[in-house]
Amino acid sequence: MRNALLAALCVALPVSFAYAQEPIEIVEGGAASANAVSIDKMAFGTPEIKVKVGDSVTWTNNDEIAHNVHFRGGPAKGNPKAQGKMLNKGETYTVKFGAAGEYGYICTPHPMMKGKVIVE
Ligand SMILES: [Cu+2]
Repeated sequence: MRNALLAALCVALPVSFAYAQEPIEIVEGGAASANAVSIDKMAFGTPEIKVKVGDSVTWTNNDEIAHNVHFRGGPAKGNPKAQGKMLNKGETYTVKFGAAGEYGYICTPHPMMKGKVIVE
């Protein structure tokens, strides 16, 4: 009886981890989100954007220079997906937010470029 209980616990534990929501999920190949941030002239066009938990934000690089989105504050701090890929002109990057908080970000090669996503 006791062994059966222990076995049940061992099975239940990984399942409960699977339900934990990731703070950020990269959305590959999907439709652009309604929450749009344009990157142009070495700046994030909407430096502060407010969304709800479960919403996505799409960044579009409209600059001649490559940029990315690199989260360094809030729930995404230290997340393995925090540093986004470099975007050439015309490329987009969509992130879905699974936890409330203030997600501060920069562009890795241009740290003076700053933005924030507020997830409520
Ligand atoms: Cu940049």
